[in-house]
Amino acid sequence: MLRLFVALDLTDEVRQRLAGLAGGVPGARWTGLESMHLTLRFIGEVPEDQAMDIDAALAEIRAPAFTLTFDGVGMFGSGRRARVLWAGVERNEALAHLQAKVESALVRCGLPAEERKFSPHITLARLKDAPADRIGRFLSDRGLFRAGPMPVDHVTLYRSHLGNGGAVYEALREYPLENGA
Ligand code: 3AM
Repeated sequence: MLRLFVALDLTDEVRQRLAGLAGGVPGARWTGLESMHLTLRFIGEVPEDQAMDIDAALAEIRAPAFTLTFDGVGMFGSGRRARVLWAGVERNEALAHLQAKVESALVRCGLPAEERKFSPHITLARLKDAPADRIGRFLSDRGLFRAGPMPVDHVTLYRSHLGNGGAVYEALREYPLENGA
């Protein structure tokens, strides 16, 4: 079985900027530079033959390249159940269009449809018992964060290797987006 997800890579410049947001929250496990990405669709564990179908389906996607602008920070969960600190992206039709194409390609491969609304973000940290006041300060201090525009010219299929030190992500294949020129 392979544990897979589809994501957008970030440029080194954007990774550095996002990494610069880290700090100041006890109980936060910050995402390493090498692990930063924007998930389009978590797939989960699939057998190898289905992984090959998924690869073929992703390779058939035709969608235009675009740029992404990063905007602000937020969190998933609240109070004692605060789970994730993230950086957001500006509303982006091309991103929504691409995500919808990825979703329909995966459903055609036999995966169950994603029930949850797509909420594009980059995970900055996972939280465990982080004090609410420090989370609040993080969110207000970093609220004006902006980065980009960053060009997006491919989609990546990642494999996630779960281990004691957290997941390690391996890029399996890149699928180019189409240039308008
Ligand atoms: O890109 P982020 O960090 O938001 O949390 C996991 C990570 O998201 C998420 O998929 C991305 C790559 O691992 N993920 C892991 N297990 C998941 C699940 N069961 C999941 N998303 C949805 N359902």
